[in-house]
Parts: sequence; structure tokens; C-alpha cells
Amino acid sequence: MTTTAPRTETVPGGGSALAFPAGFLWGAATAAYQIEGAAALDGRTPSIWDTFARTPGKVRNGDTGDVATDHYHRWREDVGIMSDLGIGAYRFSIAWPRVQPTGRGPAVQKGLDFYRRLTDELLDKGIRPVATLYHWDLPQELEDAGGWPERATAERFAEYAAIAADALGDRVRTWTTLNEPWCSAFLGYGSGVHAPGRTDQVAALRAAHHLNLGHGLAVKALRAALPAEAQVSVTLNIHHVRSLTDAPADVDAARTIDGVANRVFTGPMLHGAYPADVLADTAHLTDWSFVRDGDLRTIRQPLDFLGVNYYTPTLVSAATDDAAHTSDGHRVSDHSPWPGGESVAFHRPPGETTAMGWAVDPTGLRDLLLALDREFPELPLVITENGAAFDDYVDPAGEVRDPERVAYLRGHLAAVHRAINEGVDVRGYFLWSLLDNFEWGYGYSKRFGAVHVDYATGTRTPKSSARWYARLARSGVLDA
Ligand code: IFM
Repeated sequence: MTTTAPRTETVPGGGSALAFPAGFLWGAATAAYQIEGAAALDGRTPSIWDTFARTPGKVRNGDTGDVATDHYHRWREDVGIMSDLGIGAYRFSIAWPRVQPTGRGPAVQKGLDFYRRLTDELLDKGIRPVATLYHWDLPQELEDAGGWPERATAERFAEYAAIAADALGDRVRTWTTLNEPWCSAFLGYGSGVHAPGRTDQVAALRAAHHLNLGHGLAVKALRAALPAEAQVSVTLNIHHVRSLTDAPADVDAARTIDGVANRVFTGPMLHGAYPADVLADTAHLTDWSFVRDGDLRTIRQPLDFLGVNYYTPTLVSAATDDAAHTSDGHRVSDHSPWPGGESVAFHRPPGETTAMGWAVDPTGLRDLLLALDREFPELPLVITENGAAFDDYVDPAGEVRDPERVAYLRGHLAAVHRAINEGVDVRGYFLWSLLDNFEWGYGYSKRFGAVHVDYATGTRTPKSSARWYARLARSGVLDA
């Protein structure tokens, strides 16, 4: 992915248009469990999300991914929609339990064939396929054997990576190992609001390390199987952490959360070490003896770019008794996704929010990109997810009008443009999400898509934001 410098142009009427660099990639993203459906078809076996969704009380309305948007059958229509929208790249994930159902042993050809057909169609329409190996659907058998807290899962992941690269490497040239390992480790094993739903802080830290190790092993497996020009990356939901005030205790709270949200991954992956403060903050929980000699060398692999997912900033302070009891400040509890963050309080950032209750704040994205560029000046960045949920509906005229989403996207893309103007090497942007889909613990109650899905009929209706994004993708110029 190469790009040239951005431009700002004055447009008739006095506004300004933000021209993105030539070659900037305009994409849309999805994930397997959220859209595919066909959960028990062609040899696919349950993942941890199938099990979790079937556990009463875990997912709103008892929703599951059994059918989802039925993309497994409607993939050709979905690629057609992307083509009509002028989307240049499609980021999808491969369902591990579809191609290697038990997480070990030989692959299932029918599963691989699905992704071969999908990627052929994408290439045929001139859309670049961007494959993520792991977007949270661990084969249940591997969880039964201990899951990510166990080292063996990282080894299995590398074997699966080799299978996927052998099968698809002739057509997919852009690969991502993990999507948001923070969620896998800390929501999956710490707070338990994601599959597999465990609430064990030590298990969460062990999972983080074995996800890091799995990433390193998988990068090696991908490089061994793919042609030299292939691009390999990881996607992190880097939290943009702000402290409520400049008071040293609040600043220290932000440091703590930045450590266990971000640096626990970027440290080993990009610097080759766990940050000393993260080890110290969690020393009352574990001595980290599960990190073996040589692991850090394995984890730190050269990457072609870093995938960044951003939705909203995180606002924290030191937890005082007052902060713990204010209406918006809540304190880390036992069932926490923040091991080591026991003395931190979380606050609702000011301003408008999306249907997720997440604050809309594009300045967080710009600040985040600048900070990443300062820390990793040689590493190109790609926004692999950004978007918003709103309560969309099809109106009597058959339209889905979502001006709030257009405003959200416009604001965040202006922030990306600004970061590029300030020298940050951002190569592309993937809208989350192409389609309305299964939003994990929220089931189908939250709609992130640029394309509305009627779950009863499967009917797709591009929202006004999809048409807006199509104009942007075609012109490369944002009307700011
Ligand atoms: O839907 C999720 C996606 O699977 C991972 N990143 C955040 C999105 C919105 O919550």
C-alpha cells in the first residue's frame, strides 16, 4: 500500500474539501461469526461464541449467529453491493471452526472453498481481499482443552494460519493475524462479557500472552507460506486513554489502563518486551512465569502495517471513594477486564453518544494516530475499523436515512486526514461495518452497518451513509 501526500482544496461556496492521498484504500469490514450464519453447515462445528450465545442470559434476546445475515449463502450479492458502492477493499475474517473444525488436524475443503469463491469474486470485481485469521471464534474443542490461557492454543493457531495461507495465499495478499486481542483476553476471560465467559484475571493475563505468542507464530507461518509481496499485520483496538484531570494520581490511572489495554500487546509485538510498569501493576496476580525463554523473540515479528480500530476515547481517574460513587464514575470490580486497574475509575466522556452509549469524539482518533506515529515512526497504519451504531429503520419510502452516521464518519475521516497532513503514514480506512450484524453480547439490537439488513427476510438496503461513503470512495475527497 503506497500513498502520496494529501491535499486540502477550496471548493466553490467557501468550504474546504479534504483530498486523501492517491492510493488511499477505501474499505469496509465484517467478521465471520457476525455475518455468515450457516453455523452447522459443511462441517463447521461450534466455536466459543456458538456456546456462549446458547448460554441463557449471555446475549441480548437469546440471539445467536446461527443465521446472522446469511452471508454464507448471500456472499455474491454482498460482493455485488460492495462493487456498486465502489469499495476498494473488503476486510473479512475466516471462521477457524469452518476450515479446521476441531482446531487441529486436516482442513475441511468445503470450508476453504467458501473463502476461495468469495475471494475470487472480490478479485473479479476489483476489490482487494483483506483476511483476518481470528475474529474471536475459537473452536470450542480448543476452549475445552484450556483455551487461550494455555500455550497449546497459540501453537494450534499457527497451524491453522499455515492451512489458511496455503489455501488462499495465491489470491489473498493482505493478512491480519488477530482482531482486537484485548477483547479476546480481557472480555473473554476477565469480565466474562464475551465468550468463553470466564471471570479469572490470571487467566486473562495468560490469554493475553498466548494471543501475543499465537500472533508471532502465525506471522512466521504466514511468511513461510505466502509470496514475498504479501502484507502481514495485526489489528489492535488501541484505547485512546485520557485522564480526567492533570493531577498526578489521575495521570497515573491513565498510564495503568494504557498499559493493560494497549502496551501489553504493543510492548511484546513491536518492542519485544512487556512494559515494566504492566508487570509491576499485575505482580499481585501473577509472576508472569508463563512467559518462556524465546517467546518475546517469537512475538516480535516485522509487520507491514498496524491495523487500528477506534470508536471512542476512554476517560479515567484515580478511584477515590467519591469517584466510585459518582453517577458516571465506576470502579474496577472483581469481574474486571482491567487486571491491575483496581484503583482506577472510569468516566463517561462528555458529548453526544451513539446507540452503544459511546461518546463521539474524532479528536481521540487523531491524537491516537499521532501518538502511534511518535512511538512507531516506521510503521504504516491502517484504520481497520471505525463506525457507529444508531437506531436505523427502513422508512415508508423504503429508505434508511442515517445522517448521524454520516456525521460520525465525516468527523472521523477529517481527523484521519488531519493526522496524515501532520505526517502520519495512514494507508487506508475500513468502515465498520459493511452490513448490520450480530453485535456480540448485544445480539442484533445494535446496527453498525452502512447497509441495513432485515433479519426476517435477509433483504439488504443501503443506507444513506452507504451512498455517501460510495461518493467518497470514488472521489477520494471528503467534503468537510
Ligand atoms: O462489532 C465489533 C467488532 O466485531 C470488533 N470491533 C468493534 C465492533 C463494534 O463493537
